[in-house]
Amino acid sequence: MKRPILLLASLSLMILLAACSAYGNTPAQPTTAATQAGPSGSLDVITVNVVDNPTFGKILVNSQGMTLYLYTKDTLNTSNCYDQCAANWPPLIVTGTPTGGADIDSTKLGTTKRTDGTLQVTYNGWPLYTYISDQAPGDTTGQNVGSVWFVISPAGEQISENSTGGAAVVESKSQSISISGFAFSPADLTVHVGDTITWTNADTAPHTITADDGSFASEDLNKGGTFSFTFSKEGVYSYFCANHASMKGTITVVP
Ligand SMILES: [Cu+2]
Repeated sequence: MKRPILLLASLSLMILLAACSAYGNTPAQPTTAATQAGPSGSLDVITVNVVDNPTFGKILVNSQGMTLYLYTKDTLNTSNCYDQCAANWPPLIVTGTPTGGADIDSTKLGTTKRTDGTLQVTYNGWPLYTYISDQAPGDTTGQNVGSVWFVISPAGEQISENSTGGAAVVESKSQSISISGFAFSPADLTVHVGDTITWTNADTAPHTITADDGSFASEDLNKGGTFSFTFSKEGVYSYFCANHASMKGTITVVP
């Protein structure tokens, strides 16, 4: 797998150099040349770029303009996406130092070594991925898949759609759960230590957010009422509504 890619990359570079030479100028040897097999199988010099997406505003893309995503189950500079996950969400791999285009803060660019020894590009500590269902530049079909995959702003933060359907940059430290139809939505949510979750009751019936282990407990929330809790310790927190025992949810807090 690896060798043919390197070989093809070398060929591409040679062809590129030959083409440039034909015009009478030889470009300086790039010191940060790196290659990646894109969805079309073509090979390109890697850069992480920024494009203006009509839905989400400025987002990160790879050298081919394909949307890049972060995975909220990853931890700082460490991928937790392997096997089937990595088949669906190909990690952005480099063979050298990654380079950033305009609007990229190069101090946020880095790499993390995967278990197979390859180097995955990181931005602001987030390992970067493309999504197998994206077919063309501008596609963002991976957005919010499983409530754990998100497009990324040039600041290196996840971007989520806001409740009015517009685009908004959501700080990675706050997440929302709505209560409607006698259910928590999403019922299962994974956050990082230090994140704050805000529940909002959209039902007329009063509900509570009550942790099984007593870690947190709200009063009755009437319609429009909110309750927020900041998770300072990792763990799995099950909770329920004290008024309606069938209403259950789980918060998983990872480092
Ligand atoms: Cu309830």
